[in-house]
Amino acid sequence: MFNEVDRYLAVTPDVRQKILQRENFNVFFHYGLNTFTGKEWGDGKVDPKVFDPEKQDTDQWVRTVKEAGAYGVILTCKHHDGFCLWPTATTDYNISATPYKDGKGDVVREVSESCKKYGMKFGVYLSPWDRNHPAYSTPAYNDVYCAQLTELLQNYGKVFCVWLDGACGAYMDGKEKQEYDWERFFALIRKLAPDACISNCGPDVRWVGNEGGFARESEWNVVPKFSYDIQTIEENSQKEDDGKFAKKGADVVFSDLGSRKFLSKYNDFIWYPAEVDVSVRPGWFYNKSQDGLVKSLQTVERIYYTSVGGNSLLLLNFPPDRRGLIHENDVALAKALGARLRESERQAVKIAQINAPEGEKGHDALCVTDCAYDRETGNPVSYYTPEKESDGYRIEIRLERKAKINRVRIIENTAFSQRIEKFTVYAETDGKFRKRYDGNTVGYNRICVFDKPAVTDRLIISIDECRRKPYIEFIGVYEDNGVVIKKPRFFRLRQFIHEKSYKLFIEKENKKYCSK
Ligand code: FUL
Repeated sequence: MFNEVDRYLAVTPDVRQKILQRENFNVFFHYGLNTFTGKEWGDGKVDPKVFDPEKQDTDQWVRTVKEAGAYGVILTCKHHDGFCLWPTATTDYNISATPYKDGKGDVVREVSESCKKYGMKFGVYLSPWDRNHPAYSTPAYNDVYCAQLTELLQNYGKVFCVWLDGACGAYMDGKEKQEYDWERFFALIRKLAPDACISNCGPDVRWVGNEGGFARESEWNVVPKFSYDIQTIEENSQKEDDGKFAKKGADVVFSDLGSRKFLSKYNDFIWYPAEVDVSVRPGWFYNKSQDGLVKSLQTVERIYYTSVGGNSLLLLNFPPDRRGLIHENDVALAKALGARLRESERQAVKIAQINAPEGEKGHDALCVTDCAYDRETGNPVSYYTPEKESDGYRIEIRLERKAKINRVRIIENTAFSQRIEKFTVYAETDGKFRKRYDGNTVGYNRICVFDKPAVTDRLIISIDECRRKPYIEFIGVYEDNGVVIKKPRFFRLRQFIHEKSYKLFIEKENKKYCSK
């Protein structure tokens, strides 16, 4: 019988999203006049002559973050100060007005070329809020913005992501906030860069709701179709450069955006994966005073396992310094992170046997040991799905050998939407199966990190609640890498308080869009 659940299941990712969900760890480069003034938000009045990196080497930037394990980079081609890192025709406030290469430089070109050289994807951040352009706050600014997008998307090769920032403090300049023509921006991006995801204030990737590196415990991809403004701009984005915003830790808007209970209040749904954007330093731009404050490997690993490992995307910021290089301390972190991630991947223990409810023809349970996918469609080469629907599904795993296990990775085949709603992982020790992990969502990637490793060769994944039946593309079991995920203690409390006060506002607003 067709019911509400089938409406959620009808919502699936497009190819752009499927590819991004697989290549789910990318890097931000915040770079521009702020790098040289030590500010986070430039006021648009700084003399471009301050931009004078003596050793700028974008190959070093890209090599560094490739070593960290990232798939692509996103450059702040223009931040809120309106300064453009490429020789644009739309304003004189650009790289040509700087001493860099005697005004002949083009940082966007350099970064995009380095990406080609090292096989990394290239993306652009173009701040909608512009504190320098005289047309800002008038309809003409939408033309300027489109012209800037056109230059960036036509002249620098393939772009994988266009990142539209919701932050705005126009009132600080005594200006009205621009009425952005979002639909026009989206249509232009689709035309010029059809493969690019439009992130944050866009239809493809949802901002997780904070800049502290926190994802929800249960991230859902099928969510109500809120207005983009409400989800990203109005209340949540940064409005003041007071240095506090990025530290606000756990201000995730709602802890639940996609359970059946939550969805039942709405009518329209979209596939909208979350992205955690966070800097390896307290600030987004380089600041010498923060050289000793680069996040520890432990902290970044916690961010990685809870974002990438929790059905979220990760966008980690590595800001180049005044020399035009990624600072040694940040390089050390990037190298250590990459080494850990590669080592952790090598710790997979072979699965020898799987017992599970009988699979559909051609989709039996052993299919889950293979994680290959098609680059054109983003779909997996193989997947498991039980033939029949039932109340629960038990997947018993026997490993090739006994090992000290601390992680199980599960991937759902999202071509069939996100289905698992509650699951438990058990490991057998001393003749008994003991619970090691439980959660709600799996989605395109769930890395279940056990609190304590288990020496075992037998595990059970029990899918306790599911929208119809599961479609599982991959299960991996890994030897202990020593990772411990400690949740900050204030997380739940802050989230609770924040939600209470926020709920009323957002529900009222949402009624305009998704009334039921
Ligand atoms: C925020 C901006 O205000 C920050 O400067 C930074 O660019 C961050 C990624 O987004 O909204």
